[in-house]
Amino acid sequence: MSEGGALSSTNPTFEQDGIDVPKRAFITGITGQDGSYLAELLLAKGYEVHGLVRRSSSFNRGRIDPIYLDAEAGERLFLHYGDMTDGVSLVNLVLEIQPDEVYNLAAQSHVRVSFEMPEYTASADGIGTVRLLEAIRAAKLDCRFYQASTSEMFGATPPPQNEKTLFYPRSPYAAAKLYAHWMTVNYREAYDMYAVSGILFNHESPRRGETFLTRKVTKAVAAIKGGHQDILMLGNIDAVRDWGYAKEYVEGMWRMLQADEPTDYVLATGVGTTVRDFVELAFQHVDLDWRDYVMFDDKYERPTEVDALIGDPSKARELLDWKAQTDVEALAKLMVDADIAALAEISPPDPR
Ligand code: NDP
Ligand code: GDR
Repeated sequence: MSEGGALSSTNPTFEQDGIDVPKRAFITGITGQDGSYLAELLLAKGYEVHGLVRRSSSFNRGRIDPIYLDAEAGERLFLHYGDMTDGVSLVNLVLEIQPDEVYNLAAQSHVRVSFEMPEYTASADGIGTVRLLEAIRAAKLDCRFYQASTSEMFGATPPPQNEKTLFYPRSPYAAAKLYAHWMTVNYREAYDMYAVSGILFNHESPRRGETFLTRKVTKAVAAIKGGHQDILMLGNIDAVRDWGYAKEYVEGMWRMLQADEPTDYVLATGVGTTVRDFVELAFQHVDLDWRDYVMFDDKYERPTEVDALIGDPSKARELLDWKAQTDVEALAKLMVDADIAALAEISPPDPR
């Protein structure tokens, strides 16, 4: 990604009583794929980073744990218990942290699961965003707000999709995110808040949750190649998605909050690939023929599918100087390689 562009206030410190203090960011969803990359990015830029973590009976900080091992960055990372469904915790945290920038990445982010949990998805992803926006408004903070919106909001509207494309959500997840998107726009217009909605197309990485398509495939390819798995069950392999690399997309989120004026942006590669072709790329990388291993299971189909999402990222390129660098083939390879390496770490060598 090229540096520069029409950015302002890129200095991660501000002056208070004659001394430079680091800018403070608050990230909801810090334990997720994007939250962990964003935390690393902001810490590297000198920010003090606060993250919202929900209570879990099992360990849910695996993606951000390594940051603590970095003595310098770990000192500027602070985690707080809370939940997007608990407005009081959000009000208290915003007041306590007094952030300069808020990145709202927390969500029940699985489209298929949202059909089984529509009400919870609406609460966490839709109303949760309003709870956070209201917490910021009530605290009277001069703070910039990023909302993690999604290409799923375009749903049934055919590609290419950009900031002016008609929304047509096809899942409870997409409908909840669309509500959050419009509330973000409304807070910008009603209260003059610096609130931005980043409409991001699919972005993946070795940190991607294991039930999303790309990671499910690359993990299976590693396991099949290593002799630990025989088949891979998938749903609709005709769907088209625009897959980019998550690490590059969090840089785009940060750039959106450094621009002079708040507005909404699409981040995407601009290239569409079918699920079938992604599967083929991943298997090909280890010299296997996917047709020998992949089987269809209708339990992975959605009641209403989104057939094709291909983004037009020209606005982000023009105003933020942001461009995706990693193509889908390189992405598939790096994810397969990471899963092979991870498997080698957990499977002890055969002593024979
Ligand atoms: P993940 O599913 O990896 O991470 C979601 C995060 O939200 C996790 O930290 C999770 O916590 C947290 N979370 C879930 N529910 C709650 C809740 N009720 N209260 C507090 N925290 C909660 O998602 P990604 O990192 O992939 O995506 C980040 C955001 O961007 C999401 O909002 C997603 O919908 C959106 N998005 C993602 C795209 C993608 O391709 N990745 C594309 C477009 C938008 P825990 O770790 O405990 O589960
Ligand atoms: P998506 O991602 O729904 O686009 O949402 P996902 O990886 O779940 O599905 C991509 C496509 O693959 C098809 N598919 C399967 N999907 C899963 N998960 N498991 C399968 O076995 C399978 N077989 C086929 C799906 O039907 C779909 O067409 C992701 C999430 O990160 C959202 O939070 C985000 O907003 C959007 O990307 C942009």
